[in-house]
Amino acid sequence: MTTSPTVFKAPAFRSELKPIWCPGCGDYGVVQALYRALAAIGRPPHEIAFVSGIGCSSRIPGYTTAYGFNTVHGRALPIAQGIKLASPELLVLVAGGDGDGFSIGGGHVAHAIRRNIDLTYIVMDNQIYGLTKGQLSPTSPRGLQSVTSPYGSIEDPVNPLLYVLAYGAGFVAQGTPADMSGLAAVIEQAIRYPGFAFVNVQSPCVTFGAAEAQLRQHKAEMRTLADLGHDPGDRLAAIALAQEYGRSLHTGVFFRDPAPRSTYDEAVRARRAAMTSAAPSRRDVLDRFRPKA
Ligand SMILES: Cc1ncc(C[n+]2csc(CCOP(=O)(O)OP(=O)(O)O)c2C)c(N)n1
Ligand code: SF4
Repeated sequence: MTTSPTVFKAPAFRSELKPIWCPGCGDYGVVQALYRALAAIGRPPHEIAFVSGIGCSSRIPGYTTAYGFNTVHGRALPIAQGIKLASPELLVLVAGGDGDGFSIGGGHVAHAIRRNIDLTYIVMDNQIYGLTKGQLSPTSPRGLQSVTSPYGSIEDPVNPLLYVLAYGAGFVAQGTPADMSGLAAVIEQAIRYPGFAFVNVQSPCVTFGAAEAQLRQHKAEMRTLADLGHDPGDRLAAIALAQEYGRSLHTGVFFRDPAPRSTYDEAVRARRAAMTSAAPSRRDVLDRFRPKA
């Protein structure tokens, strides 16, 4: 008798934990899009490791049936890289906020990209610190009034898209829960990309975020890169479009490397195999330490 393979539909990835995000938080849409993307990928939940830092957005692994690790603020990427190296057969997802990824954890992003570890990094970019109640974040726009900038921010924001493109990320996309199908599609493509893949999600904070950064505005303002005729294989065109971050809301794939470079996890496996096959025998090693007659 032949058995058909188990099909994992979107609900199979939803855990029994009820999200405690504020009603209307953009992160609800992100987790829904993620369920859809994972269903399209078809890997069972026990083959997925989902790592996050600390923040409202970093709760997301708990709302999935994948193995989850809600780690330390800003340290999701190093931990995820260790998991991928130890268990390369796992599908490794990483998620968190713009504060987690581009303030305290900012230094790790560059190194994960230059190593090109095969994992997908999803940043829920709400331009504010949500969990700690509304302080300025690295992507807050200049002029934003917050509890830490009552007269308006006097700093320019980090541009996450430009940042990861500049360091050589092979896959870079942006989405918004205002377009769930588009968001699920870019997350799915990011997971399928063989190497470090980055998805910036404009995910509104309804409680502390700016009035002009909410789903209604996203719906009205978003332009898909496909409609603009953008070629995702063109890195320089992607960089030019990424410079619009904060002024225009472009969604879709900015860059997908047409010739993906080899990954660090592959290189580690190859090195390990080479060293194991060239390893001296136990007797040879012991002989080296035997006193010479
Ligand atoms: C080492 C350390 N520093 C500071 C904090 C306090 N803290 C927790 S979450 C957070 C920032 C949250 O903002 P973000 O990462 O953008 O996620 P959001 O809550 O907006 O989803 C901060 C500063 C902490 N938990 N650990
Ligand atoms: S504080 Fe903001 S980011 Fe956090 S759950 Fe509420 S709406 Fe979402």
